[in-house]
Amino acid sequence: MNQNQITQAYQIAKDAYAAIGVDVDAALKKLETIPISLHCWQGDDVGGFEKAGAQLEGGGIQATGNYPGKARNIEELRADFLKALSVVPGKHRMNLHACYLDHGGKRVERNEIEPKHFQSWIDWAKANQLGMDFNPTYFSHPKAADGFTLSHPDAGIRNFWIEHGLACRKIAAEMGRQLGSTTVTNHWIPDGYKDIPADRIGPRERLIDSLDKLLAAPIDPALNLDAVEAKLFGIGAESYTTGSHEFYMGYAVSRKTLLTLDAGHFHPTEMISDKISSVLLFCPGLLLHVSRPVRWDSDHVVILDDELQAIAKELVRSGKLDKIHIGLDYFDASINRVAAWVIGTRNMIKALLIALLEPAASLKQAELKMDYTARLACMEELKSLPWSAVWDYYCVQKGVPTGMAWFNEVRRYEEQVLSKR
Ligand code: RNT
Ligand code: ZN
Repeated sequence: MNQNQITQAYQIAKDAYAAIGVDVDAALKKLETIPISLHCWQGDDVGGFEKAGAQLEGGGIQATGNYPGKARNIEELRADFLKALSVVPGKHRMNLHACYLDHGGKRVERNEIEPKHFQSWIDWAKANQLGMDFNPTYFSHPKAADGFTLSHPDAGIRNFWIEHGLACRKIAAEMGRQLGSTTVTNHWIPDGYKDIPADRIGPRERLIDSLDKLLAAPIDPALNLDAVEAKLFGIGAESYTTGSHEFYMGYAVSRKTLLTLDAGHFHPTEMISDKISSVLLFCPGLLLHVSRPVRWDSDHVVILDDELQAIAKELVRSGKLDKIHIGLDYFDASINRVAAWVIGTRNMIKALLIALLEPAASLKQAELKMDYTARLACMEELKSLPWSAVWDYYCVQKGVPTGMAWFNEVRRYEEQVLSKR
């Protein structure tokens, strides 16, 4: 479709939405204010740059596949990331893990990292108008090899990880300060038992103690906010996870931290879309790890499925987008990694657009009047309204390719850059 056709289709779509009381221009204005935090780790299968050829180890997170062309160093990762962003409409964020530090060739222990090891990332983010989010890396390390970190029985090991968490919060605050945009720091630990534990409460008591210590250092919430992420199980930690959902829900509510909901961290039929409203009512904020579990916490690329649309609708309907931070969390090493970023991110934005194109007020009104027939009729009609014409127009407006044109660009990049690695 050429630009003329896209504009024509947009005008027709606008009328169709106006007929059910939706202001499409207002929806697009809102859409451009919602940043997505793109995870650095899709670019190199969660390897990081602590040592050359680092591999993801431990904690039951696993990247599978060996598609050629993965980023091998900071320069390549940055170039790939910017390539992905160049075909995504809107302004977004870079979500960095601590193990992606720039140590200039000299290894630094995790409890000794400082803002200077991330200065080149901050400069790069600034130059590219990106906000940043951050993650301590409590895995892929000899001191995580027992499968325990902040809840380890050994106080020395716990202390090491407390120091790492603290160091990360300071780095995150510095990112927030220099970029003029609040960093969200997500704390996820892999701790758990393969087999049935004799003591379920002990590790949880230790985890409370460790978190309290590492979150005690006061940090200006305008610079950094902390979030805690629960999980159901991991490979090698099938029977017990210290940081379960109940644990962190209680922790976040009592300590007033943000709570992270990862779409892959619940039972297979349990959906995070239904949890969003409750978390927003009890926690000061919500961080999402939008992911796609297939039979387990497999972290497949996010697709435009029912659950993604349900998540986006809950975010928009809540009216609390200012308390919500949308991050992506998946890593597929079996396809072009730049395309994986693009597909997941474009889908997240499409889902938000679809949600913003709902006649929210009239749907709620029908519900309050117990007119469930009207509610169902309208929800079903919405499914065939031309949101994709609005999406195309949005892409044109933001100067990014429409339709499969983005894919041609990524393919070209693959031929010219990725395939040479
Ligand atoms: C692991 C968690 C966690 C990680 C990242 C890399 O199950 O989802 O968020 O994926 O920290
Ligand atoms: Zn996650």
